[in-house]
Amino acid sequence: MTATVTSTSAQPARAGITFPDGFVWGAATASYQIEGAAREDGRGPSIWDTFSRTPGKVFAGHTGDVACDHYHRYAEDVALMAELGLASYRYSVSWSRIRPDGTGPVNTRGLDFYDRLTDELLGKGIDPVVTLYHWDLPQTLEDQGGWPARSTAEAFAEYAEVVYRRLGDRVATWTTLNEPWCSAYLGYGSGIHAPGVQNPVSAFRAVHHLLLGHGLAARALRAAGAKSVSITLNPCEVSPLDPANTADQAAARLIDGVANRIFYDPLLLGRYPADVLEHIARFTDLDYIRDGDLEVVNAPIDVLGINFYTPAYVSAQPGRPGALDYPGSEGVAFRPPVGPVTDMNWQIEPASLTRLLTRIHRDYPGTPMMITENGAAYPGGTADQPRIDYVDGHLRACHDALAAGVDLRGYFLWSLMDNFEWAEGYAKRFGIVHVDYTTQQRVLKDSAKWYREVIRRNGLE
Ligand code: IFM
Repeated sequence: MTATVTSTSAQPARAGITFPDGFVWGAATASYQIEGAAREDGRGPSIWDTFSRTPGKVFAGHTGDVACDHYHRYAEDVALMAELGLASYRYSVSWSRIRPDGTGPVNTRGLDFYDRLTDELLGKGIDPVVTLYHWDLPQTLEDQGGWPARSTAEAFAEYAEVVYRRLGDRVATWTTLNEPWCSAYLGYGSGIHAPGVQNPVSAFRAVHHLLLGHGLAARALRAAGAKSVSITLNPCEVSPLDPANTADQAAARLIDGVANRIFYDPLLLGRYPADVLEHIARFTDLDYIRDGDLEVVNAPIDVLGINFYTPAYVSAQPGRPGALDYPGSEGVAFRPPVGPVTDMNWQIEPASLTRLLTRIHRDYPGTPMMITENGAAYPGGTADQPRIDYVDGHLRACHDALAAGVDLRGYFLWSLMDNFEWAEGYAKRFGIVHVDYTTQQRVLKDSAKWYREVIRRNGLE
């Protein structure tokens, strides 16, 4: 099937909806994707500096060296956020600005940058939500074993505390990790992301040490006085292609285990699911999971961040080779997208977000959630009705989840502005603000003006 980039606007007229009072409206970005200033003020190299300079890894050899030059233009960017009426802004801190080698001396000039950014936000009445790790591991730590090594989890907790001690008096919400699925499986499984390793054992070890790093950091943050601690996952909303077919059901269960329950259960229940442990044991001894680790991982969180873009449908197909980013998925076929897709070729199906949220609410009751990323890539300039349609549909899906009893606290649009889309470089544009990478000029897209109205109204027309 050929997928086409298309709008979802050919839909019946929709009723107006209002979100609960206090629903948080925000937008999100990440350090390596927007900051640039890669060699400034003492910043050390991260795995994405190395990876993006490795020929063939990133579209057209693009790097984050300059990106959106946000490091220098943050005040202009915060002014744009204020113009949009954002209540909150989710940014990530670059570990290698703070500790250039991952451990060891603290680089105060790096902390100074986030200090200035935080004050600029607060001065405009925008609440900062900090993510401590959005994939840019200091290269020195990768050289010492990266996330497959336990020492990286320990170093992460130390770094978290350093950042908290500088910003904790002004930042209420602390998110440890962004999308550990990507760090583990894209970084060490398929290798399409930095550091570009292809080894299922490394991927499973990375999952555990990311979880442990979260738990150790959560503990350190809490001890230092953090009021609200969270982690952001990117669950795979996976369904059997034929819901009545038991082999398809088993395929979906396998993917759900490797992609979702491997994170949900340790974080929210304090244990790995038995079937997932059996699955990992096909590849490696489990001795890297030490006594007491799961108690650390199961540290209480105040909110679970959910990043969501597209659903997955799988069927059983005996003999089919596995996908490297789902180690052990031999015999499972992912259906290519059907119907409208975004420029990432990701299927658009807002109802799948409602399914995801209600499932977490059902299986892990009492978990407050926040959409920490949702949005769409579309090519072109500022006329972006398809993006408006995408976000409109997903906001309605959030509203349906609220109506079903889900404790959903807010929505952060990905992304505030066009930026470095990892292996896709600058070729994919997720922003509601257009960035001209030659002049660094920012221009509001139609979606930004539309989002401003959504925020003003606390709902949709
Ligand atoms: O750009 C990324 C972001 O860094 C993490 N979540 C998905 C986005 C779109 O691919």
